Amino acid sequence: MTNGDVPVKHPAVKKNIAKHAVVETSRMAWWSKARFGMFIHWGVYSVPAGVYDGKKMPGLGEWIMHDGKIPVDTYQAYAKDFNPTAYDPEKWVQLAKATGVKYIVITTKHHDGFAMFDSKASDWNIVKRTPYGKDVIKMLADACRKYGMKLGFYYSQANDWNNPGGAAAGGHWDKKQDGSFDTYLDKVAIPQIKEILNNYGDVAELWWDVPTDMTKERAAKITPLLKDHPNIITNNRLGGDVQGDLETPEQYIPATGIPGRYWETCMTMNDTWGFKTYDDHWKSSKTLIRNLIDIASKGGNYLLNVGPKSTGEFPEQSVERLKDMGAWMKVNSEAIYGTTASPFKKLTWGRVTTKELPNGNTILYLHVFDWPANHDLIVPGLKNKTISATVLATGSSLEIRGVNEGLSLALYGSALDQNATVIKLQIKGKP
Ligand code: JFZ
Repeated sequence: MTNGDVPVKHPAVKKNIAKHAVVETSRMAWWSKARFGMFIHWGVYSVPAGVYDGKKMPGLGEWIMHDGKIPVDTYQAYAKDFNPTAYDPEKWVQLAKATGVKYIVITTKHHDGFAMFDSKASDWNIVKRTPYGKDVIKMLADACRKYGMKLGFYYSQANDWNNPGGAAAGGHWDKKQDGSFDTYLDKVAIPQIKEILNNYGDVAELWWDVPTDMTKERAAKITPLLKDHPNIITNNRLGGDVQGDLETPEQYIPATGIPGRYWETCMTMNDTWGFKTYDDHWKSSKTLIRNLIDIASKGGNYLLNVGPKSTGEFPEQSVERLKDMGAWMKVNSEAIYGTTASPFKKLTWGRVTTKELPNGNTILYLHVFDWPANHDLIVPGLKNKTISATVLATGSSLEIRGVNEGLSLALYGSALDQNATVIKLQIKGKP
C-alpha cells in the first residue's frame, strides 16, 4: 500500500485525501502563513539514547523499548536516571525564534507511555518517577507564552507500551500488556488528552500518532474532547477515518504537494526522532534549507525535528543547523512566510514561492539553487509582465531581457548564496 510517494509503513495510518479545494479558514490562517515549525521528540528514551544491553540499537531512538523488547520493569528503571538539570525552555524557544520557526510541537507522551507532564491519570510520568520531578511541558508552555511562540502537542493515543492495555504495535512482549485497550483509553488516554488540552494554555496543534486498533467508535470517544477547543489544528493520524486538518507526509516531500489538503512534512535532521548518542547521518544545513524551500514551493509546512538529550540540551549538531537556518531566514524569510505554491510545474534551476498583492500584482520569489553557467535564468511565460527583479538579500537589481521561452534574468557579479539565492520578481497581474 502506498500513499503515492512512499509505502505507508503503518497500514493503520491511511491516506484520506479530501477532494475539496483548500478553503482557507481563519483558524488555519496563522498555520498557512507559518510554513515552518519545530518538532521535539523528548522522553525517557533519551536516557538509553539508542544503546541497550551494551548494544547499539539500529532503529529509532524513541522505539528502543519495542525494538529491544525491553521488559517494562527494565525500561521503567531508566526514569531514575532522567534528570535534565540543563533544561532551559526559554533558551529552546529563543533558539526556535531565531531559527525562524513559528510553532513548536512537542511529544507529551510517546509510545512508551511516559508522560512528560504532571498527569493524574498515570504515575508513569516525569514528575512522579524521575529525580527531576518537574512538569517540563508546563515549563515549555510558560516559555512559549512569554516569547509569543505557538505550542502544539504530540500525543500517542493508541500505542502505549507501559500503561496496561495500551496498543503495542508490533506485538506484546510483557505481562503488563494484558489489560483491555478500551480500559486504557478510558483510564489513561482520554484523561491525559483532557489534561494536555486544559492545563497548559492555548494548544495550537494536536499531533495524534499511529492509530493502532483505533476504530470509528473509539475515535468517536476522543473527538468530542476538542469541541471546546475549535481553533486547535489536528492531523490525520487519530484513526477511525477521522481526517483532521493536516496530511502528515513523514520523512518525504510529496512531489506535487497534496492538492485539496493542508499538509505538513515532518522530518528529522538525522535518522532518528528521539536522541541517539551515535546517530551520525546528519543532513547538511543546505539540505534542510532547501527542504524548507521545496516544501513551501509546493504549499506545505516543514515540521523539522530536534531530539533533546537526557540532560535537557539540544544536540550540538541540531543547534549548529538551526543557527544556519536562522541566518538564511534572517534575510530571506519573506520568501517563505505567507507564501503559496509555485505557478510553475518544474524548473531546472530551483523553486518558486508566490505572494499575491492586494493590487492584483504578484511577487514571485525565485529560489535559485543552481544558477545557469551563462548567468541567464529563464523564467517561463512571463515576457512583458515584469515590473522589477532584485536579489532579496541585497536589493541589487537584475538585468531583465525578454526571450522566446519567457523572461531571462541575468545576474552578474553578486555573491551567490550557497544555500539558495532568492530573487524577488514583481510582475503585473497573475503569472
Ligand atoms: C511515528 C512514530 O512511530 C515515530 O516514533 C515518530 O514519532 C513519527 C513522527 O511518527 O512514525 C510513523 C508513523 C506513521 C508512518 C511512519 C512512521 N507511516 O504512516 O508511514
